[in-house]
Amino acid sequence: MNMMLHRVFFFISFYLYVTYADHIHEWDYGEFGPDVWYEKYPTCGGRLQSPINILTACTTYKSFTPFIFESGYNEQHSFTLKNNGHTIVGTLNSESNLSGLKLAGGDLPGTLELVNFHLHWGENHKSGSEHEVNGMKYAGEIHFVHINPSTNQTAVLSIFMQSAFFQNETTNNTVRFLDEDTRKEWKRYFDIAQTLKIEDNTTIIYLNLSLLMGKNLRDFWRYEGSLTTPPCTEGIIWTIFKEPIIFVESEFKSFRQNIYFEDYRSPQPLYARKIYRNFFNDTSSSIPDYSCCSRKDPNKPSDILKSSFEKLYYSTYLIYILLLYFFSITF
Ligand SMILES: *[C@@H]1O[C@H](CO)[C@@H](O)[C@H](O)[C@H]1NC(C)=O
Ligand SMILES: *[C@@H]1O[C@H](CO)[C@@H](O)[C@H](O)[C@H]1NC(C)=O
Ligand SMILES: *[C@@H]1O[C@H](CO)[C@@H](O)[C@H](O)[C@H]1NC(C)=O
Ligand SMILES: *[C@@H]1O[C@H](CO)[C@@H](O)[C@H](O)[C@H]1NC(C)=O
Ligand SMILES: *[C@@H]1O[C@H](CO)[C@@H](O)[C@H](O)[C@H]1NC(C)=O
Ligand SMILES: *[C@@H]1O[C@H](CO)[C@@H](O)[C@H](O)[C@H]1NC(C)=O
Ligand SMILES: CC(=O)N[C@H]1CO[C@H](CO)[C@@H](O)[C@@H]1O
Ligand SMILES: [Zn+2]
Repeated sequence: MNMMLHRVFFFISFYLYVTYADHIHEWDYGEFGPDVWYEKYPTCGGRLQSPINILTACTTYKSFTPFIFESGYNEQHSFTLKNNGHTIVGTLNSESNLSGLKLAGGDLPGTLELVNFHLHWGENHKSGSEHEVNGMKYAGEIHFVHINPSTNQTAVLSIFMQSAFFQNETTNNTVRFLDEDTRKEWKRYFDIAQTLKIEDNTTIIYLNLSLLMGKNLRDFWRYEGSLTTPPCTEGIIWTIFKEPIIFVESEFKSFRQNIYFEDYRSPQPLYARKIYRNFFNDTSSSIPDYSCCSRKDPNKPSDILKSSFEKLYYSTYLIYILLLYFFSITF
C-alpha cells in the first residue's frame, strides 16, 4: 500500500511536470497568449512592436512614391493553404511559367517578393483586427508578407476586413459590396480554407492577388514595427491601408468555428515612433491633437509584479510536490 501510493503520487507529479514542460516553447492566443509571449520571446517586449493603435490626428503627412505591383499580381498563382496551428497561411508555390509576385515603390527599399498571406480574426464582428484606428477595431486583418531576398528586409501590406451582416439573406439589401470580383475571389478562398480544421492540413488553390487586395490601395499609413507573432522580430516596414475590404459575417463565423476562435494581438505601445500617412487631407479624426503628446515611457511596473507572481507560483508548486512526496512515504 505504501509503495503503491508512493508510485501513484510520483506519476501524478511526473505527469504535471511533463504537461508543463511540454508547453515551454509554445505560444498561442490563450493560456500562453500575447501578454506572456515576452517571457519566452524577449523581443516581444521591445520598443518597436506591432500592432499599434493609429491615432489619425497624430500622423504626419509624407509624400510616398507610388507602389508598383508587377504583372504577377494580375495572374493566377498557385498557393498552398496550411493550418499552421495559429492561422491559415497561404504560401506561394514556385511556378516556372509565371512571373513572381514582385513589389516596388512605396518608399520600400528595393524590390520585394510576396512570401505568404494570412488572416487575423476575432471572437465577434467588433474584434479581430490587430491594428486599430482611433481605438476602433475591424473584424479582421489580412497580412501580405513581402521580403527583399537580397537584404531580408520584410514589409507587410495590411488590409482591414470589415464584417457585413446579412439581415435578410434572400434580399441582401443591407449590403452593397464595394467590389463584386474581390468578393467572389475571397469567397473561393473561404470555401476551401474553412475545411482545414486540423493542424498541418494543407490544400492548393489558385488565386489572383490583385483581386484579393481589391482596388482601394491608395491611402495608407506607414510605420516601423515588428512581426505580430513570436518571435516578434523588429525592423518590419508596415503599410496599413485605410480602406477595408467587406466580408460576410458567416465567413468569420466559419473560421471561428472551424479553425480558431480568435488569433490577434492587441496594440502595443508606440514609444518614440512616428506614423506617416500618404494622403494629405485627413478628415477621419475627431480626436484633438493634444492627445498625441501623451508619449510617456513608463518602466512597466506590471513586469515586476508578474515575475514575483511567477516565483510564488513555482515555489507553491515545489512545496506541493514535496508534500506529496512526504505523505506518500509516511503513509
Ligand atoms: C486578376 O485580376 C485583375 C483585376 O484585379 C484582372 O485584370 C486580371 O485579368 C485577373 N487575372 C486573371 C488571370 O484572372
Ligand atoms: C502555369 O500557370 C497556370 C496559371 O496561370 C497554371 O494553371 C498551370 O498549371 C501552370 N503550369 C505549370 C507547368 O506550372
Ligand atoms: C537572409 O536570411 C536567410 C535565412 O534566414 C540567411 O541564410 C541569409 O544569410 C540572410 N541574408 C542576409 C543578407 O541577411
Ligand atoms: C426577406 O425578404 C424577403 C423579400 O422581401 C421576404 O419575403 C422575407 O420574408 C424576408 N425574410 C426575413 C427573415 O425577414
Ligand atoms: C446576394 O449576394 C450574393 C453574394 O454576393 C449573390 O450571389 C446573390 O445573388 C445575392 N442575392 C440577391 C437576391 O441579390
Ligand atoms: C484638401 O483640402 C483642401 C482645403 O480644404 C482642398 O482645397 C483640397 O482640394 C483637398 N485635397 C484633396 C485631395 O481632397
Ligand atoms: C484529416 C483532414 O481533415 N483532412 C482534410 C484536409 O484538407 C482537405 C482539403 O480541404 C480535406 O478534404 C481533408 O478532409
Ligand atoms: Zn499577421
